[in-house]
Amino acid sequence: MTVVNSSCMLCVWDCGVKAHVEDGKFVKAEGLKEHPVTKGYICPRGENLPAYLYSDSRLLHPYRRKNNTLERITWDQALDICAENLNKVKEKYGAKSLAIFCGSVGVENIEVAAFAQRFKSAFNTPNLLSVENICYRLRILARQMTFGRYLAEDFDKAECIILWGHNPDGSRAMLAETIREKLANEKMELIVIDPKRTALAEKGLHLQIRPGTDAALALAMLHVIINEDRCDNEFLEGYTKGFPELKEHIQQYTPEWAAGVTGIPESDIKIVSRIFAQSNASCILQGINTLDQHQNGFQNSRLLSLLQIVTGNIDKPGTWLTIPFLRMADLRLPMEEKPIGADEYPLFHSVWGRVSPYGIATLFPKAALEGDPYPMKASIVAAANPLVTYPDSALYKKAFEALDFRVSIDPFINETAELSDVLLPACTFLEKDSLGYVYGVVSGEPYAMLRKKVIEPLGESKPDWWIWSELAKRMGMGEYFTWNSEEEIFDHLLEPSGCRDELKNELGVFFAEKEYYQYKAKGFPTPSKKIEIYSDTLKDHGYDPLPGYIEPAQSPVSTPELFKEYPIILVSGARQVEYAHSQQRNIPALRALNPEPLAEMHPATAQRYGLVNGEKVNITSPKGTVKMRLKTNEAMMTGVVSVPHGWGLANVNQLTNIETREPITGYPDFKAILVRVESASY
Ligand SMILES: Nc1nc2c(c(=O)[nH]1)N[C@H]1C(S)=C(S)[C@@H](COP(=O)(O)OP(=O)(O)OC[C@H]3O[C@@H](n4cnc5c(=O)[nH]c(N)nc54)[C@H](O)[C@@H]3O)O[C@H]1N2
Ligand SMILES: Nc1nc2c(c(=O)[nH]1)N[C@H]1C(S)=C(S)[C@@H](COP(=O)(O)OP(=O)(O)OC[C@H]3O[C@@H](n4cnc5c(=O)[nH]c(N)nc54)[C@H](O)[C@@H]3O)O[C@H]1N2
Ligand code: SF4
Ligand SMILES: [Mo]
Repeated sequence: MTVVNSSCMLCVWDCGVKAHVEDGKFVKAEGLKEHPVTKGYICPRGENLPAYLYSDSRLLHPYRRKNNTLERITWDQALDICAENLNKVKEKYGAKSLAIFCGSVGVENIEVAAFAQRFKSAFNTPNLLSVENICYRLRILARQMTFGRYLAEDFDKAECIILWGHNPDGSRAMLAETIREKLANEKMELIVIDPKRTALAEKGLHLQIRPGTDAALALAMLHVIINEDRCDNEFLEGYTKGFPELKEHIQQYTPEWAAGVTGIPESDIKIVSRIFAQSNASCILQGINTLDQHQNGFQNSRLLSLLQIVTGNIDKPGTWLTIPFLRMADLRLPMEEKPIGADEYPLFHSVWGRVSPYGIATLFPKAALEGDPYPMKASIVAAANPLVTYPDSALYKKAFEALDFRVSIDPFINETAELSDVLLPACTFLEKDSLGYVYGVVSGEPYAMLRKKVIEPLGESKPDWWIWSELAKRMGMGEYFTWNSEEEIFDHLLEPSGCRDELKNELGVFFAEKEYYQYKAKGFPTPSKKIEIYSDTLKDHGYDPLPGYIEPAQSPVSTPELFKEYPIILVSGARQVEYAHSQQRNIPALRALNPEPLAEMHPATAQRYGLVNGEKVNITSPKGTVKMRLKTNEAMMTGVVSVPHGWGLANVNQLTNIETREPITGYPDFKAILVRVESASY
């Protein structure tokens, strides 16, 4: 028996894992107590890593689709077929007709995304359509445009925490434990803003909010804090630009008005504003994607920043903290051509000369199906499952079907791979060395970890970097892919970070101290060198320089006619600890814990529509219908149904749409659309 100290990459939290290996077989996963952050914690997915690795559903050889069946082929054949077809598409329609999709695994495992970016620019297509166009980058951008750089949530020493559209019991279980410990051992105020009374909401002050109206609440909180003179005036005068304009702007957004919009009593809005402003260190823990995937997405993020700013909760322990990013080498090559959507969403594409490597994923179907702005003819989908995880799945399916050639790079045959012409078997992170560093970005710590290989790749599966490199070599682009081992890749990627050698310790973890009050010496790297409460950058691009409130695109208020036919508000994608997105449904132990998707609804709402707990219901939006079991739950807000995402056969993205996009970033609306729920028994 040997033990490999590694970490889990099934989501961003990168929990340390002790992998027990017996006769070359990974037999047991345990939390790694020595890990500086996760200290021995792993969730049920982590405990089931051996079952994930050895799952019967693993794709272990290359395949091609012929006469609608899968035919096993050799790596040589597979790579030749890909090279020939991709070159054909390039010759006929130009390089930009290739779309490369990369999912959240690509974010969590830097080598996966870095090689996709390298390949994209070597091939000369600008169209990398990453999950970053539906998750997280929006809030990074909003904070960058406000502070000049990304500030992270440094909650350890917080005396007031707001969980705003965030339920860590599902999405970040380690944090949920920390919050419970803090509540038990320290004087701490917990405020939860959520349409559902979550388990943590039971432990604090709960504001039950109508989905999609968070901006109204935030504006009213600013109204209370500013008008009651609860601001940190010294901080505002010294380090910010645009506070007088904000003060004037928020006068229209009274708590009384916000109560009407959000459904939260006016008195609660006032109480929460005061607690937040009065605490010594207040920290909003913003839903990781929840508030982004809305009409108000960008301005939601701006507003939460403004709440931190006016109360001076910046860069001090327990607040939002300037994080010293570990700098990684950029594998992109210079490219002139802009991706789809760069003109429509210019700030997503580039801010102050910092160019994003991603196009607007929600515009892909239009390009593939209508040739607008130009035809999209081939795809490589690596570590993503857009057919389930992107909005309007039926439309995405049509779009993929319309392509001339499709490649999938994945350790499993997911729904998107089922449509592919060639399936290339990637190994999992347990079968290669890889690099985790996103945790540091999310948590504000200079952190990186070398995840050590636990076993050799199963079957003929290969690491992502090898697959991209070999494909590139067959296509005459070998000069850009000269690395021969993971060792060489990490030497290169980590060179600018200066922490390569430190990662060679036994745990493979680099973990530095946080630095507070950096702004006192360095200011803020915005054009004005101050925090931009009022954003000229937004104004110059035709957007509101100070955030306001927009009703959700579909709502009882904005679309009353639609509401008559679809009278329930759907929120989707609340995380469940057993699964990451569309993955792990094939692991029996996890499936036993969470056997089927459940639509959650308040019993009074169910009764109103003649529905009973446990029955199968049809949930219908203007886009389609999905069928699943109903679970009544008094914790839900009335008039709302909550449906998990990632279930292939009851896919909530059959209901979502790509038409109502967030105006600055093109993000889809996953959190507040209208549906009707009916009994499926007749
Ligand atoms: N309605 C609704 N839809 C949503 C959301 C929502 O809240 N509501 N959330 C959205 C969000 S925030 C996100 S981030 C997306 C996630 O969307 P995706 O990233 O598309 O989702 P996953 O199902 O995790 O797909 C990851 C794929 O990568 C494969 N994989 C795992 N490891 C590796 C590897 O090492 N190499 C390769 N090549 N492949 C690997 C897995 O087998 C899986 O097929 O979903 C979004 N979709
Ligand atoms: N187990 C597991 N963990 C994951 C993932 C996973 O797939 N599985 N995915 C990871 C990824 S990629 C992401 S992006 C994160 C997502 O993480 P978050 O975006 O933080 O999502 P959750 O923590 O699930 O919390 C969502 C909560 O928001 C509430 N909510 C819904 N709509 C609204 C609204 O309009 N306003 C407010 N205030 N609340 C609302 C829901 O009721 C729910 O309780 O999770 C990460 N962690
Ligand atoms: S899946 Fe679980 S064990 Fe793995 S990193 Fe995420 S929270 Fe940690
Ligand atoms: Mo995400």
